[in-house]
Amino acid sequence: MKKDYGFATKQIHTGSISAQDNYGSMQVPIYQTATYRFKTVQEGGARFAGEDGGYIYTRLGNPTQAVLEARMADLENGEAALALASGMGAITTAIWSAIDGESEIIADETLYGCTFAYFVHGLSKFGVKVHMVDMANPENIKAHLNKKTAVVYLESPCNPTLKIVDIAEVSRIAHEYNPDIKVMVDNTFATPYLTRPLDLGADVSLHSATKYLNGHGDVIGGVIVAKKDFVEVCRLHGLKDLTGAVIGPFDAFLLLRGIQTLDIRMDKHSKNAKEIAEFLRDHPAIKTVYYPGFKDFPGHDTAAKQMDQFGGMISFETYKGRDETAAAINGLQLATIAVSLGDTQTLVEHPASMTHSAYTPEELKAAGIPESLVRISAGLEDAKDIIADFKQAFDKLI
Ligand code: 7XF
Repeated sequence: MKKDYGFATKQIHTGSISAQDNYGSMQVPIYQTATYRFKTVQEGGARFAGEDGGYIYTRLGNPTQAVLEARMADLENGEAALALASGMGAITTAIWSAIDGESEIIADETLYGCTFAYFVHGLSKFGVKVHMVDMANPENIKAHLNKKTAVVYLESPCNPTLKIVDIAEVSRIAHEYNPDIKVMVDNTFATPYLTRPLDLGADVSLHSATKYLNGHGDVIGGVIVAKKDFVEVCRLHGLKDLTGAVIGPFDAFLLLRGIQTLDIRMDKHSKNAKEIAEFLRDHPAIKTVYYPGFKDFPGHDTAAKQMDQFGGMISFETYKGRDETAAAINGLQLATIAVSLGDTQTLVEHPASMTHSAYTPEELKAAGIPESLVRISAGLEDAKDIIADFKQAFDKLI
């Protein structure tokens, strides 16, 4: 694939194996197989020894998965990628591949709830120290950088508050201290269409492919994009020996299908989110809207710098308490109460009791996540219909 192709061309073509092979099939075939035939014992031995690049077993590689990996690496301007069974599979595989028992991690304190649980409740059982800081000010990582620091970890925009972290600045500070530190960015909310963390100096870009990359709410998947040598450690140690979080060939195929329309979907998610956010800001029952596209949103300038658009996610607080707000949400007729994001349908959830229920009330407070926060994933419906739905539901709180 020529490197000077634009994003839209790459999202459709990179890695495609259809033209020459597979009867000219225009879409990537689903190689639904667990294992691969070796012609001889010697050939099998050579593959296990890494002397012959052929396929061995689908946990170690699969042709459908390989196309997805080539495409994701290209879209993120990375050397290589590894596709996995889930976003958590990608995150845990990348982290286990980067640390040992002595390692320390510095993580932003506002994270998807299960990532937070992995860091705070999971890794602590193995003696791995995780320092949680607010990376809205990148300088805050300095207090914890030391010889044992192996990973600096962040999301931007953060789940669920849309806090923006300056990826270039965090990467600069971490690498100035020690170039071997792996700066890992969960790029799920932005996608490579809006932000390319590796171009900004990060080492690893992580995805829950379940969300915008797939875009249709019917797959759980994850991706790691990084330099070739780290991706190989993730594949041949992290995935193979530690997590086993292999993606199935059919899910890899569905992700390839979804990614072909990533740009036009993100354009509309972003446009709809902007219109919904503007409506919510002017609604008398709504106290605060968290949306990086607003000029007065903390981090807006950084968002404008590192994002090509502001994405499809919005959070908000009403003037009322949790129960009354919940009653208004229950009255939505078009938007659906569901976790996850990036689907065609507009989804609404309550982080404190759902996606971020792993946080204690004190931890929510420290992470700047209000207990009454409501999160919206703007879908691809007509914005006027989504807005009318929020209007009828939230007018009841006036
Ligand atoms: O393992 P998954 O594919 O569900 O991905 C985990 C994950 C990783 N990073 C970010 C930024 C995520 O948002 C997620 C999953 N978040 C969903 C949500 O916030 O609605 C999960 C529903 S409980």
